[in-house]
Amino acid sequence: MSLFFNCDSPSIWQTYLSDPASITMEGILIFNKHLFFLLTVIVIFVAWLLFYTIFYYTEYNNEYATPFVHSKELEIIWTSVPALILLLISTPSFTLLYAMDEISEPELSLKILGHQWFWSYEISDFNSCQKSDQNLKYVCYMMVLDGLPATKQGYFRLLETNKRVILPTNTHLRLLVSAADVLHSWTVPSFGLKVDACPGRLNQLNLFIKRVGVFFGQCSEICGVNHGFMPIVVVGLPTIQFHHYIMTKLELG
Ligand SMILES: [Cu+2]
Repeated sequence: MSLFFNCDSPSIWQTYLSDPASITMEGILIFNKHLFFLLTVIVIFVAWLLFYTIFYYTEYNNEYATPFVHSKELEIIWTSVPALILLLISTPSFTLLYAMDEISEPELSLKILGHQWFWSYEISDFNSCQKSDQNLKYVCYMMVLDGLPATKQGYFRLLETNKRVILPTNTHLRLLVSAADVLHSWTVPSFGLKVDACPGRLNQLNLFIKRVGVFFGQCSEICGVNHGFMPIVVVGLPTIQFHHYIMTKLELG
C-alpha cells in the first residue's frame, strides 16, 4: 500500500488553511469563516463611512463649518456596537477553546519529545512494552533528498522524515509533548494543533483524527540553526491497519 494517498502537504502559493482532518481543525475553519464574514461587513461599512465623509463634507460643499461638536447618543452607539460585535466573536471563540481542552478517555498516548533538531516519539500503552524493551520508540529526522536516487525524488522537500508517526483514525488520542533541550513547538496544521514543547514541562493535547491521510507539520518555535529542518509527518491509518502495524512492530502477530 502506498503511503502517498491523500497527501495533505502544503501547496505552492497556498493562501488558505489546510484541509481539516480533526474536529479541532473543523471548528477552527468554521470560526474562521464566521470571523471573515464579520470582518468583511465591518471593512465595507467603515470604508463607505470614510469615503462618504471625504466627498460630502469638503469645504467646497460646505462653506461654513457647523457648530456641531458633541453627541452623547453617537458616543453611546459607537461604543456599544463594537462591544456587541466583540461579544458575538467571543462566544464561538471560547466554545472552541474549551472544546479543545476537553479531556476524553484516550485509548492511546503518544509521547513527543523535541530535540535540537529532531523529534522523538514513544508509544508505550501496550502490556508487552512494560515486559520487555519492545516499546515503540523512534527518532524522526528530516530526510535529505539530495543524495537519493532519481526514483525516490518524489518525496516532499524539507517535509519528509526518515520514519513517519503512525496513528489510528477515529480513536481518542492523547499527545504528551515536552522537550529535551530548548523550546520547540509540535505543529500539524491539518489537525489544528500547535503546542509548545518546553523542557521540564509536560503539555497535553487531545487528538481525534477523522480521516486517513499523510499529514505534514514543522517545528514552530525558533530553536536554533536547524529549526527549519525538523519536520513532522503523521500517517493516519484505519484502526484495523494500525493494530496490524503494532502487532508486527512488537512481534506479537
Ligand atoms: Cu524549532
